[in-house]
Amino acid sequence: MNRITSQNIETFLLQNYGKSIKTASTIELYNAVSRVALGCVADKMYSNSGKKRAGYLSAEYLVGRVIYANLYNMGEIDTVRKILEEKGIDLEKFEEIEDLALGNGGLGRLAACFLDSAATCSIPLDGYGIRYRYGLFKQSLVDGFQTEGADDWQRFGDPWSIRREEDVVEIVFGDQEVKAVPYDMPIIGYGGDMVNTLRLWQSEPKVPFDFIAFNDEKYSDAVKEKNRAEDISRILYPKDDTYEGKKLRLKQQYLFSSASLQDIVRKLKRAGRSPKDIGEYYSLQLNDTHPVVAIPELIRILVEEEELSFSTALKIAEKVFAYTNHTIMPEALEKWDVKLFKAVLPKVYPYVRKINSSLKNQLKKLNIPQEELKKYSIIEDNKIFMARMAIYATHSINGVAQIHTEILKNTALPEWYKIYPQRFNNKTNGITQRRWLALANQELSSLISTKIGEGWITDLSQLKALEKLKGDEEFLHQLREVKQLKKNQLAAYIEKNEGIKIDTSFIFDVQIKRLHEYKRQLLNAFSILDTYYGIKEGRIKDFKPTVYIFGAKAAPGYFRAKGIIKLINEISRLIREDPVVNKFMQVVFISNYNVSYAEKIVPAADISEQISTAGTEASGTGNMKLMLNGALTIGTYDGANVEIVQQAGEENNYIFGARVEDIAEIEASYNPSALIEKNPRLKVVVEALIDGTLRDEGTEMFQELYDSITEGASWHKPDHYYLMLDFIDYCDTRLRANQDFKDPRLIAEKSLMNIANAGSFSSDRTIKQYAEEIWQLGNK
Ligand code: 26Q
Repeated sequence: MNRITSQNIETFLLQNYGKSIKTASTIELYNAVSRVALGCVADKMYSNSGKKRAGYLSAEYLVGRVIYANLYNMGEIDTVRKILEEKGIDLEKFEEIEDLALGNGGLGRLAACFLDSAATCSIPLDGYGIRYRYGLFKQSLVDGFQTEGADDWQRFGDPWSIRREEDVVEIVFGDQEVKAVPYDMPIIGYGGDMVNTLRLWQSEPKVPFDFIAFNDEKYSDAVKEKNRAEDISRILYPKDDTYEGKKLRLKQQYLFSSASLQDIVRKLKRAGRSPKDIGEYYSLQLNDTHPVVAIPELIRILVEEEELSFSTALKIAEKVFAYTNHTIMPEALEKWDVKLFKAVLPKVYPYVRKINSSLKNQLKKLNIPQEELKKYSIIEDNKIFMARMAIYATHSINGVAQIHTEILKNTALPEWYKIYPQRFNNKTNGITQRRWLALANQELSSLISTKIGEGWITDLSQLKALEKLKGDEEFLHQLREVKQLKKNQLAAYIEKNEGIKIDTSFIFDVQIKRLHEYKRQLLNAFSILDTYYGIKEGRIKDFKPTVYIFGAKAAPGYFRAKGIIKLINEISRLIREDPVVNKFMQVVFISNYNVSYAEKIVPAADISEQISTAGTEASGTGNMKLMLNGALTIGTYDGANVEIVQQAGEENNYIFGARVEDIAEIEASYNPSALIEKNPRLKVVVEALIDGTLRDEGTEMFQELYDSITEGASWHKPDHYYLMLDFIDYCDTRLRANQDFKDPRLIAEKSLMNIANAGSFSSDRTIKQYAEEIWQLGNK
C-alpha cells in the first residue's frame, strides 16, 4: 500500500486548487486528503481472488463520517494528524464535513458495520445500493417542533467515490429507460490488507437532453426526460416503518437490484464463466424485502438471456439468495399493487406469476390443505407479497436476534416454518468496535489497551479479560474518570450545537433512536413527568440529579411521532422553568441526531434506555453501542436486550416490564383506561397532555396523543404499545437505578461487567456467521 505523505497532499492541492495545505479551505483539504488516501487503496479495490464472493443488497447504507474510519483502518490517522499539525491545522477540523447518511436507522447502519467487518475479517463482500442525491433529511427544532431540510451531501464533492463509466448498465421500466451509473467507494479493512467495494447506482438519462426541443426554445421540455431519470435516485425515503406503495420507491428498488445483477453477470462473463454457474461464485444477501425484486429479475435474466428453463433458473435463485428480516410489524411488510407492479415492471411481472405458480405446485405436493393456501400466496387480493417471495425463493431466512427469530418461527411466519424449518436461522446483529469504541472513545480504548493489549480491535471477545479487574479499585476509578471526561466533552458539544448548558455532575440518561411509537419515547416522557411530580410532592426523596437526553428523527409525515418530539420539548420547558425541580432534572432534545452525534453521545451515557414493547424491536444495535461504552441498560425483554443481559448479567442492568408471553395473554382484555382510573400517578401524567399543563400551540398534537392512549384510532386499539401496562414498573426500576448511582463504585463495577461482556456483539462475529453458515465462504 502506498502511504499518505504531505507531498502528495500538497501536489493535489496545487493541481486542483492552486493552493497549499496552509491556504486551503477545510473542504479543499478534505478533498485532498481523501483523494490521496483513495489513491493508496484503489488498486486493491479491483483485485479479485477468483473465489466465491458475497454481495450485500441493501437500499440503505448509513455510513456516517467516512474520513476518520478510513484513515484509521489504513493505519494512517496519526500520519495525517501530524502532517496537518505541522501546518497548525487540527484533524478535528474535518468534523465540519457532514455525514454520509444514505440510510434511515438501524438497518442502514447495520449494513455499514457489516461492510467494515467483512473487509477486516478478509471476507470478500461487495455492497450494492443506491446513490441518493439527497440523504436522510436534516432536522432542526423550531419552537420545539421538528422541521426538515434537504441533505445536500454532494454539495462539496464526493472524493471517496470513483465513477465507473465502463460499468454502466441500462434499466428498462414500463414507461422509461435509464442508465444506472455505478459509483464505487472503498471499504477498507482494519490493517488495510483487504479493500472491498460499496457500489452505489445513480440513475441518469440515456441521452443528456432533447436537442431538438432545446433548439425550439422549449427549454423545460428539453430536460424533462433528464429530470425524470434523475428523480429515481434523487431521495432516500425518510420512512422506516409503514410501507407505502409508491411508484418511485419500486423504481428505486428495481434500479439497484437489476443493475447489481447485470453487473455480476457481466463480471462472470468477463472472467470467462457461465452465468448459469452464478451460484458457485456468488451469494447474495437481501437486506429486508427492499431488494427482493432481484429474485424474479435474476430468473428473467437467466431465462431470457441465458436460455435456461424457468425451473432451473428458480433453483439457481434459491441457491444464490438469502433473506434477512428486520421487522415483524405488519404495517412494514412490503406488498405491491399488482397493477402498479405490472405497469412499472412489465417484463418482470410474468416471472412473479411463475414463481407463484411454482409455489402453488409445491404446496400441493406438500399436501397443504386448500384453505391454508391463501396464507402462502405470493399474489393475493391484487397484491404481491414480497416477504413471501423472499422465503419461497431463497435457501435462508434469518432474524436479527434470538427472540426475533423465535417470533418469526412461531408467531409471524409459522406456516413457512412448518414447511421449511431448515431455512430459518438466527444471526444476532452486531456493531463494529472500530467505529464505536476505538474511534468514538479513544480514552476508553487506551485504558482498555493498557490492561489487555490491542487484540480486542479485531477480536472483541478479548474484552472478557477485563472481568478480572472487577476488584481493581484503581481501574474502576479510571473507568469513572473516562466516563466523566466523555460527559464533559459531550456537554461542551451540546452547548456549542444547541446552546444548552448541562450540568456534568448529573446522571446522563440517554434514549437515542428513530422516533416510533413502539420504541416508546412517550413512556420515557411520561416517566419523567412522574418523577417531576414526585419530586415536587416530596414523594421522591434524595433523587440523584439526572439529565435526560433524547435524539430522534420522526418521519416527516408521522404526525404522532412529531407530537412526541414537541411533548418532550414542552416537558423540558416545564422543568427548566421550575426552580425547585430544575436542580434535579433536565431534559434535552438534541437536534439532527445522526451517526456522528451518536459517536459523541454513546461514550458519555450512564444509562441506556431500551424500552420498546416486548416483541416489537427486532434487535436494536444502539443498545450494543451503549453497552460497549459502559452504559447500564434500562430495558424490556426485547430484541438483543435479552442477549445483552444474558451476557452481562441481569444484576448489572435494569430489566422491567411485561414479556412477550405476558402481552400475548392479556392482549384481548387489555384496558388502559381502567389502569389510568385505578392509579392516580398514571392519571396525572396522562391528563397533563390536555389539562393545560403542557401546550402544543394549537396543533392538537397532545390531544391526539391523549386519544391514542385512551381511545385508540381506527387502525389502533387504545394504547397499542402498552405504555400504561409497563408504566409503574418502569418508573420504579428507574428510581432503583437512580439510587444505585449514589454508589459510584458499584456503578463502575456494573459498567465494567457490561464492557467486558460486549464481545459477542461485534459485527465481526455476525458477519463471520453469515459467511460460514449462509454464504458458505468458509473461513477466508
Ligand atoms: C419500506 C418501504 C417504503 C419505504 C421505506 C421502507 C423501509 C425503510 C427502512 C422500511 C424499513 C426500514 C428500516 C428498518 C429498520 O431499520 N429496522 C431495524 O433494523 C435493525 C437492524 O437489524 C434492528 O436492530 C432494529 O431492531 C430494526 O427496527
